[in-house]
Amino acid sequence: MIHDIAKVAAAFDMRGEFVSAKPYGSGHINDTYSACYEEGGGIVRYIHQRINHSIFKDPPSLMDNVCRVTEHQRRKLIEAGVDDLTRRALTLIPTLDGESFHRDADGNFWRTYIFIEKAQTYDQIENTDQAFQAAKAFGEFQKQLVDLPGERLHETIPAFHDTRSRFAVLQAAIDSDTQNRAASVQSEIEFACAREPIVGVLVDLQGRGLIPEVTTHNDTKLNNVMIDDKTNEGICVIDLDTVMPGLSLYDFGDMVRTAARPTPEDETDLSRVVARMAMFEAVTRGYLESAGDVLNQVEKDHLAFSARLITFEIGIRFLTDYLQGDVYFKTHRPGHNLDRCHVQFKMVESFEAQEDGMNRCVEKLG
Ligand code: ADP
Ligand code: GN1
Ligand code: MG
Repeated sequence: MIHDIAKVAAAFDMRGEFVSAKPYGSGHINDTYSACYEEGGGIVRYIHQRINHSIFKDPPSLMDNVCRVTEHQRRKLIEAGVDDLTRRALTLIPTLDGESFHRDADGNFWRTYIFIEKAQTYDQIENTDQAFQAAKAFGEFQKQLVDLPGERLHETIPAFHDTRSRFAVLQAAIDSDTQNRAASVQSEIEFACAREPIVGVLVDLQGRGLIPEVTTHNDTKLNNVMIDDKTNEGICVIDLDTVMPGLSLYDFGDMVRTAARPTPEDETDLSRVVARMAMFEAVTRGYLESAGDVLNQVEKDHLAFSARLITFEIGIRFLTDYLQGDVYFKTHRPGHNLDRCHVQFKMVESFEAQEDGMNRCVEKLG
């Protein structure tokens, strides 16, 4: 659905005159638009974004998190003497009423960000330097939030990375089989069931107090960091909807999931899907360089494992959504979620086959 962005824009405290807007980016969740405004004799872009409120059930709490996080980042950047503040942290444009979001007549929640120019997100990583820079940026983001003042952030999606509960939801979807699709995905179901023993590993380590809860991003796929066109630096971490209490290993695992894959997330030629160790090495170097000193030994020992676990978790989420009738992730063709699931499962196999080497790599770098 295409929304009337001029109408949405009228609710915000924009400085210029609205010129045009178009759908933007390739996120799976929100409706994102880039919009051009005439401002001071030139054209300036902004992002208007509809928060998917069937997924994020409490947008006001979510926006409270986003405000707290971005204000904290801004304070830290000022302290550090950084001058290009609006390129290094997301900046919200308030509504005419001074709020961080606008609720339209249809009940949709909208927010507006300054557009980060001269930088891009990449659905597909191009080289090891990008992998290194993106991982370094996510690590820095995590460290920026270590001293976030105030109470615990809201959990915008409860149990988001609780792989055990993700597996239980898959089992329920198989049992109810509302779309009559389970019979056609028996081998995928077998693949998932064979790996049930790993689903509790990280939550159990957390439960035993061996790995700490920290504020994490929780959606560290590579197109959630803007890479500077000139310097190749990971200049700004975006997509803050899932920033909440979590485990460092979730963020690391999801970075590796996306960086190590040589193909799009929905590749149909599975012979091309294999985990690239040079990318794993680059992500590990980048993450350890920025966040290595806040990790304990148990976390370090599970870095390689986390890549396999998080990739498996996303794989079962795609499979679950396929079984439930494609109700969660945006899809663009029949069987899209199943194609995505196949790619994740192939990556899981590839991580399994290479985990010894990955562990050696972590040891060498750590
Ligand atoms: P989703 O939750 O749907 O993934 P994102 O917040 O990641 O939504 O936004 C989707 C895409 O829009 C991003 O991958 C990025 O390319 C682009 N984008 C989002 N915010 C900005 C911004 N402030 N400046 C420039 N591009 C942005
Ligand atoms: C979604 O919003 P986006 O496209 O950056 C999803 C992530 C998945 C990812 C898979 C809130 O991320 O958890 O890992 O798709 N976000 C949410 O590509 O569910
Ligand atoms: Mg995104």
